[in-house]
Amino acid sequence: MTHVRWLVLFVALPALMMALAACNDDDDDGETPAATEASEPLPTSPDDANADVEPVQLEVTAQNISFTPDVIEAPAAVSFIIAFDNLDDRTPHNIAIFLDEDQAMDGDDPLFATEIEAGPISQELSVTPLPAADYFVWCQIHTSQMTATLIVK
Ligand SMILES: [Cu+2]
Repeated sequence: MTHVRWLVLFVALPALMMALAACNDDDDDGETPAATEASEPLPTSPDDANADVEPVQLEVTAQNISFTPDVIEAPAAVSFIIAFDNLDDRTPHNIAIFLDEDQAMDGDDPLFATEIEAGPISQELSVTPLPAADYFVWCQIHTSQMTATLIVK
């Protein structure tokens, strides 16, 4: 009988200790998901940072029936904004971007254009990403006098 009791002790005690150790492991495992949850907000931070990036803004002025500057440089493959100031009192202008001069002369619709409005007025033209190229710019009222080149590179 004594031998049986010792046998029970020798078998049962290690089993009990392993069970306790397993409980401790469970506790450790329980903490791991909590740590993961705490780090979950991190992936949203880069998205927020991207949302905060403001598009490039270029400034173009119309005065005395001409564009300043008449060579406008813009970055390729990203959206940008042209802040267009018509300073000519009671003179209607707009800024229109065409693929090239032929497209403009043919009467095709511009790729991008503001409304034709009399100055003084400030307008914004939002331009979606364009491939690198030279584009033709003009005012659709003063087509022979008001031209410029938009260099996207
Ligand atoms: Cu004009």
